[in-house]
Amino acid sequence: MNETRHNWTKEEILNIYNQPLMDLLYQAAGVHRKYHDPNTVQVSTLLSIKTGGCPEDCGYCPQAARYHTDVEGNDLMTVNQVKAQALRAKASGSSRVCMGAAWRNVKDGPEFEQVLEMVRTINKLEMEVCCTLGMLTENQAKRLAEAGLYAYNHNLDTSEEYYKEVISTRGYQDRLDTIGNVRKTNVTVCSGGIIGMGESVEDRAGMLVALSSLNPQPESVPINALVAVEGTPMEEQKPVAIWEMIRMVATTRIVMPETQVRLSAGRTDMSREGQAMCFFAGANSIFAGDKLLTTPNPDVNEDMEMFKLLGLNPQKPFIKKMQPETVEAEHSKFDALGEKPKWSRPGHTIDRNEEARNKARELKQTK
Ligand code: SAM
Ligand code: DTB
Ligand code: SF4
Repeated sequence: MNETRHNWTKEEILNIYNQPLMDLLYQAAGVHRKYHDPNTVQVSTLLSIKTGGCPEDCGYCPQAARYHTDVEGNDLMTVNQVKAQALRAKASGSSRVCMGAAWRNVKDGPEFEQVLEMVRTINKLEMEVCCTLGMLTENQAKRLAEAGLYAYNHNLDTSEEYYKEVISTRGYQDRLDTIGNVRKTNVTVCSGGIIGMGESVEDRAGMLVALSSLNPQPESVPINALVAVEGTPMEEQKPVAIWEMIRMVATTRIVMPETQVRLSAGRTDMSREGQAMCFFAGANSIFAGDKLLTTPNPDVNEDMEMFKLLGLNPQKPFIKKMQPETVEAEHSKFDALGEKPKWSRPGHTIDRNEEARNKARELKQTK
C-alpha cells in the first residue's frame, strides 16, 4: 500500500493539477479511499493566544505590525483562559486545539513557560495540541514535545521562488530549518500554504514539490485560500475560485497520500457543494469555530449541519498517533538554553515595505 513518493517533479504535479476535472477528482478520490476513511473529517479549533504586533512582513497577514488593519492586539492569554476555550472546543466536537501566536520566533522566558503549561493543560484534556509560534530551535521543540505537544504548524506558504514576493524578513530555508527541528522530536509536522496571493499554478506545484519531498512528509497539510484583509498589501487580491481550491486539494491528496489535507482559511466564501467536492477530492480536516485567528470562519453549528447532510463524522483524537505523555515542569530534563533560532537574513527587499513604512510614518504624524 505504501506508494508515498518523495521525488515528484513540478511537471508531473502540473500534469495532475491541470488534467480534466473529472479525471482529477476520480484519481484523488481513489487515493483518498485507499489511505483514509472518506467519511471521517478531523475538526480542529484555532485559538489566537497572542494576537497582533508581529515584526515580520508576511504580505498576507493582518497581524503584522507594519500594516494598518483592524486587528486588535492582545497580550498572551492565561492558562485558565486557554483551558476554558479548549473545553468549549471539545464540547462542540473538536479533537484538536491549535494555538497561534503572532511571534516571529519563540523566545525562552516566562511567556514560553506559560505556553508549555497551556500544552500540558490541553493534553490532559485528551485533546490533540498543536502550536504555531513562528521559528523554533531544537531545544524549544524538545521542550514542547516533553510537555505533550502533538503537532507543530509552520507553513512553507508558497514556492521558494514566489516566497520572495511575499516575505522578506525571513527566508525559505529558515522555515525548513524549523520544520527540521520539529522532526527531531516526536511531534508531528503540519505545513502547507496559501493560494490566491497572485502566485502562478507553477508556484503552487513548486510548493507541493517542496512539501512532498520532505521525508517523512508532513502529517498535516493546510491549504488556505487567502483571506484578503484590508490594510495588508494583498487586500486587492481576487477571491480564489472554488475550482482552484478543489484542484489544489486533489493534487495535494495525490502527491501526499498519507497526510491529513486541511481545508483551511477561506471556507466562509465556499458553498456546501464546493466544500463537499473538496472532501471528495481528499480534504479530511477543517478548522471549526466562528473565528480563525483574526478573521471569520463558518459557525460551528452550521458546520455540524453540513457534516450531517454529507454523512461525515468528526475524527476522534489520537487516531493517527498515540497521545504523547506530559512531563510536568518540575520533572523536565531540559533547561531553557536562551538560544535564538538560526536566521538566514535574506537579502531581498519588497517594494511595498517602503510604501507601508511611509504610510505608517504619515499616519503617526497626523495623530
Ligand atoms: N506567527 C506564526 C507563523 O507565521 O508561523 C504563526 C501564525 S501564522 C498567522 C500561521 C499561518 O496562517 C501563516 O503561515 C499563513 O499560512 C496563514 N495565514 C495568515 N494570514 C492568512 C490570510 N490572510 N489568509 C490565509 N492564510 C493566512
Ligand atoms: C494555517 O495554515 N491556517 C491557520 C493555521 N494554520 C494557524 C491560520 C489561518 C489564518 C487566517 C487569517 C486569520 O484569521 O488571521
Ligand atoms: Fe503573521 Fe506569523 Fe508572519 Fe507574524 S510571522 S506576520 S503572525 S504570518
